[in-house]
Amino acid sequence: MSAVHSSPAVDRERPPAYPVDSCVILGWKSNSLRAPAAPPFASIHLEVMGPQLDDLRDEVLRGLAKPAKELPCKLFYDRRGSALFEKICTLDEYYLTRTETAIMEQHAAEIAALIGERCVLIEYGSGSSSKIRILLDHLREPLSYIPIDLSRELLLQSATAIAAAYPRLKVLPLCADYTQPFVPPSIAEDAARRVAFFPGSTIGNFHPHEAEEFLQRARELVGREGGLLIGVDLKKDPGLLHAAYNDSAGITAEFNLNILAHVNTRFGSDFHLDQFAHRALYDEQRGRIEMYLIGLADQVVQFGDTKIPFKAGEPILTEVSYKYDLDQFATLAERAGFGIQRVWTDSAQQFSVHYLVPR
Ligand code: AVJ
Repeated sequence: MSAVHSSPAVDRERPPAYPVDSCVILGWKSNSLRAPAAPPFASIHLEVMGPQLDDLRDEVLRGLAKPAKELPCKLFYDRRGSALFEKICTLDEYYLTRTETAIMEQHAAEIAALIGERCVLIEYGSGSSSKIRILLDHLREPLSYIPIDLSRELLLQSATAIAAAYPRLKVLPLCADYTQPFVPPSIAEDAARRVAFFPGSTIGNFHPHEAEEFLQRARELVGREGGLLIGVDLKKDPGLLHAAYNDSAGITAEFNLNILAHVNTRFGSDFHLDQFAHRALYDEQRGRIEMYLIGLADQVVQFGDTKIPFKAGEPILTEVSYKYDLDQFATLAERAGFGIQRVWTDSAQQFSVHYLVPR
């Protein structure tokens, strides 16, 4: 255990659950009603539970060895990729973020009432932790916030900002790959319920069977009394969908290509970014966006000891983004042991936010 404490009295009551690697950052924490004007600061632990570099490397190699090559979309989010994604979220064509945010803002009081007081909030893929603020601004006495993200830097930065803005909230960031089963930090407090938050329609990045398994694990995580607040993008005019993933400023193309730069720095491969092109299409039959990088020439990419041949025109699948009907999503949720307590959409039915509770 290599935890570094700068403030000795903090977190005595919560020994880290998995001593993989842990560090402490400074943030404002206080049990008093007023934020302290001066130290003592309390520390924030960043719990890190993989994935190990080797696991990720194997996953990447397996994907590139398939007859139809693919890369895991979680690798989009290195520092530059996360910044590009934030930029995508502000684009006119990318209706998802502003629509979801508007739905949450409009119904924040009702959502907060459903969640109730003294909850523990767990966010999958917290990124910049901006949407959770809508909840935190309306919830009654939320006890703790567990943001889960793969990007350690972003997680630390966002967790620190949340801890500073909400001094009474216990912030317990967890660096983990939530697409794999993981052990949540033990929460010993007298919380009324655990509520998981999965915004952005990131559920769409799972294939349907994976989405069902993920929802089952979320159901187990939140327990009998818990809930899941989840954003789900809806089926709509293919033209609008196509535009959302082929923006005119070319940010999505940059975001897509950046996965190769990330793979290069992380695993020492030698993808040439100028030898691949962005392509996104909507498969109406399957109800999903498919995002590809298309090889522009015959080429061989060196990946460690492995040589990976590419033909001109050959695609690498980098992301799928499923779009749902309300009925279709309800069926999926039910199969995973959830019932829909409430669903909100915008007036144009572009996007939906669901509050799911165990059935
Ligand atoms: C936040 C993962 C749901 O699929 O729309 C944005 C990611 N990909 N533009 C999505 C993304 C291309 C986004 N998710």
